[in-house]
Amino acid sequence: IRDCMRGRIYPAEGKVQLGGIKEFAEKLKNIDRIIIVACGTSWHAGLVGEYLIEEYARIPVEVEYASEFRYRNPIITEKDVVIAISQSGETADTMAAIEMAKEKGATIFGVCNVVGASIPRITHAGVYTHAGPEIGVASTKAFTAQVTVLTLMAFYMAQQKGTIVNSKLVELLTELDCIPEKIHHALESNEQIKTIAEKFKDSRNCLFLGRGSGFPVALEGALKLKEISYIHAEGYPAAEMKHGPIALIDEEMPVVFIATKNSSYEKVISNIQEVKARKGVVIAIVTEGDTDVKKMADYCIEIPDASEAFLPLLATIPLQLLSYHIAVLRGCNVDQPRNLAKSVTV
Ligand code: F1P
Repeated sequence: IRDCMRGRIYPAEGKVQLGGIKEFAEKLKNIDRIIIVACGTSWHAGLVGEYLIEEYARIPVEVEYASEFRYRNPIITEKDVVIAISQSGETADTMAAIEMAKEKGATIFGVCNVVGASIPRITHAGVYTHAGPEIGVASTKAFTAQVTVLTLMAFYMAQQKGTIVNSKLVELLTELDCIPEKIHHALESNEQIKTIAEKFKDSRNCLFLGRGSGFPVALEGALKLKEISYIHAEGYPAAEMKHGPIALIDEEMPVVFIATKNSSYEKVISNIQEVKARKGVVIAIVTEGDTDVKKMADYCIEIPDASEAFLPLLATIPLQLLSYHIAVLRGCNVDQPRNLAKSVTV
């Protein structure tokens, strides 16, 4: 996170500057729509980006799986800005989606980790995430870095559009500066998470539920568990549970809730009650000092309090650790999961 922010933000003045993107400042003031294209974990980061850009910059955002987008005939105009997110910068589907959007005249921004990779070379401007090399196949620190960059992009666009007052921007940037310490603190739950992992290492299924920006976190938690432990897992918006997944809940079904104290807290509590009423086992990610969820959930993992904008950065950490410990306990190779490639170039 620190590397993403270095040299790019000036909290004291309430200014955000982002690589080559600042050359498009005028365009950003007048755009009608942003399309985010990505695959896998990067797509989940894109969903967080949608939440933040719409919340702060009030620009409509569509988030598309590049692997699907490239094969249909989407409406793209020269007024559109497309943001391509990719850790490797080599994902073939994301490359193809960019080429198509570029042909139709859109402006393309990239959010990539690997400096000089193919994707940054075909974008008009972009930001490197500087997360360092991802040794394992499954993206972890790249996700955190992508979300950090997208957070800064959302703030930058809000500044250009005039949808955020300077004092609020300074407040948010100052808080973002404290997130690395808070993540450090969140990592202190490692031993507790390992104990929880022991209880669930033989699970066959797992559901992850969240609301607002907690929804992409739930998707990412489910993907990490699938990718490295081969346990079937699904992420859903918690409010969608009653439209289908509720049928799956019984005493064999662990349900991981993102239940931190934010605008959807009360609603998440009622979703937890629905699961408990059906004898589901609840593991909840809660804000430090929470008492209400603790009365209902079977297991609670605390993360430090933070504004809703920064919730994905913090709440993803315990989910990554949970998947990691479950995978290790099941004897899986967490760095080289079967059937997965680091860069999907075909
Ligand atoms: C996209 C992605 C990763 C996933 C795996 C396969 O890669 O789906 O999120 O963990 O490595 O590829 P990228 O475009 O972000 O490099």
